[in-house]
Amino acid sequence: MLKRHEIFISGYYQPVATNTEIAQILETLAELMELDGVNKFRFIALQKAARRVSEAGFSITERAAAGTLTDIPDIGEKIAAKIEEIVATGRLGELEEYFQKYPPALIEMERVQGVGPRTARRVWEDLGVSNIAELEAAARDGSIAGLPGLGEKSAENILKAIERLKVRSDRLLLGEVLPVAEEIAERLRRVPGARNVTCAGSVRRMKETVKDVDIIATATDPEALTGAVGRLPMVADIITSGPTKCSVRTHAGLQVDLRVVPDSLYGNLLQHFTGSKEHNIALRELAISMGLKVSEYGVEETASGKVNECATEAEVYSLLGLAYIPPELREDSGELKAAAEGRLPHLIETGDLKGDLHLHTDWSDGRASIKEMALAALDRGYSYIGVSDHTQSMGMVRGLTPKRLEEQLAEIAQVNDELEGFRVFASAEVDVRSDGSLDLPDESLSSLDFVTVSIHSGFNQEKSQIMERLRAAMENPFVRAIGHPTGRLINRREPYEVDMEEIIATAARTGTALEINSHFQRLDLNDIHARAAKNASVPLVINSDAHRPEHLDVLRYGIATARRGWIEPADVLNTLSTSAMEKVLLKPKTGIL
Ligand code: DGT
Ligand code: CA
Ligand code: ZN
Repeated sequence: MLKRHEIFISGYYQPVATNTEIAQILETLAELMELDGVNKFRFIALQKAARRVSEAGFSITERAAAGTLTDIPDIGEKIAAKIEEIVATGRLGELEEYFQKYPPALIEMERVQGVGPRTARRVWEDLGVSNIAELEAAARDGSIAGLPGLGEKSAENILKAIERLKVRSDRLLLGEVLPVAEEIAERLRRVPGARNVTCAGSVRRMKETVKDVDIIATATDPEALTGAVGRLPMVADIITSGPTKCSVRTHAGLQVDLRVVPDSLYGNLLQHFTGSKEHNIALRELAISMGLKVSEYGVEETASGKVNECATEAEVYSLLGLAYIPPELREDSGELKAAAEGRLPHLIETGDLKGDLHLHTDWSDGRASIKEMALAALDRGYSYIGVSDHTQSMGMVRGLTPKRLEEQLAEIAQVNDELEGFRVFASAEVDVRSDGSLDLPDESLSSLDFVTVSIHSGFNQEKSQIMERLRAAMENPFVRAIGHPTGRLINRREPYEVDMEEIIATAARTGTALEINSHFQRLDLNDIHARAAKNASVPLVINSDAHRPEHLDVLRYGIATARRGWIEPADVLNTLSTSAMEKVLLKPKTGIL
């Protein structure tokens, strides 16, 4: 995949065709407009359009040729005209005008966390800094520290952020890849002659980020399948193609590899290409100790040379004296030993969740009403939700004040009257303010069924300060859970300075639950932390943090993270039935699991 801005920094334009490239140009234009200080609605509209383009499952170039761009949501006449210009000429005049005014590498600086358009423009105008290398130098030699309003601490943070940028990966988020991977697999299953079609690799293990999609299939007509891949609507170009394997790239820049394999070896190959590499290495070592050799071509008995081909993965594991290991556990983190001893966990499944305790409504920044969110949850088979809107000092006009919370409670009661067999718990996502105090008084908290607290500000504080805020929050008897405990945004923002061991210990001591926030950009707690929490008997909650009905579906990513963390239904508070949950919430929070 092209790196952002790559095509501009190299100093010339190449003919542009893919969605990714078109989206990049629109996004770059939006960034320059923001830098220039134009009306914010104009660049926000461009950003939205850029997102549509990059996420589109079809060729934007073709739509432009057909003159149907404006049928796409968020793309109006003006933006359509820009796209048509890009498609026709490979360039955009408006963008070139901006580049007369600002050096191209200036916007690249905004990739440094904490450097927004204002800072970028400031260091350029005041210090002549126009790229990341110069920014780094200016942060080191004290010139940034000398700018009024920036200072030592800013310079330090800029240096830290530049370091992080250097190691940042180009891996994609599971939540961006999985829906596409599943659609491709589903379309391939419908090709005549296809038998098994399964996503393997990190996608099957539900790893939080993914490099590419590996698909393993069996078919009576392998060539029909490899041929079909190249004709899928989401495929932009074919990298290689042969009778049993091929490799393609989607319009969004995602690489997809397909291997069609013999039925008799399907288990061996699926096992091999599911990985992880570390799991496979450990498996191979175990096999050697048993006089066996495991590979993608079968399980060989070393002494006799006899090769056992396996049509299923279960056979592979069984030949090694192991129970079937779910893909999410295949990371060489104790799963082989547990499988040998019959002690694999009974992993949680999506169907085990009875409700969702963190979601937003139009009382704060959500898009739907309490009732609409309740109905959407009911529709997905849940028995309850906790309505947890943001509180007053979140810098949003519509955060809950004690008075608005009271009004909201009345609406919740009304919805509960209207909906038979479904319970709306009164909750809130109470902000832990920078000084450590909670954003609602205890009196308000005591009127709620379930209080979640989260940190949304002061991300750059020292560890001791962050930990003090979290500790104070967990010691509050009304606080039931910590939302997205580390604040990380995968590939975008590092966690705040937290000591997870201490959070887990305090959560265990106070009976405070820790959230696995299911949004695929958060997955916070992550798999490793979730497992540590479970081992310390800390209750978990798996929530969507939905801001509109369809966001409820991200729970699958939270469940996947939990499964990767060896989590079982009994470890998770919101697997309790409504009546069990009601009972638990009447009791003080210690000793609830
Ligand atoms: P990623 O980076 O998100 O694509 O992660 P994976 O796990 O999908 O890695 P990938 O696509 O490079 O390879 C797919 C699987 O193939 C991997 O999980 C295990 C297997 N594999 C690949 N290379 C090796 C290797 O060098 N040794 C062993 N034992 N297995 C390998
Ligand atoms: Ca892969
Ligand atoms: Zn939230």
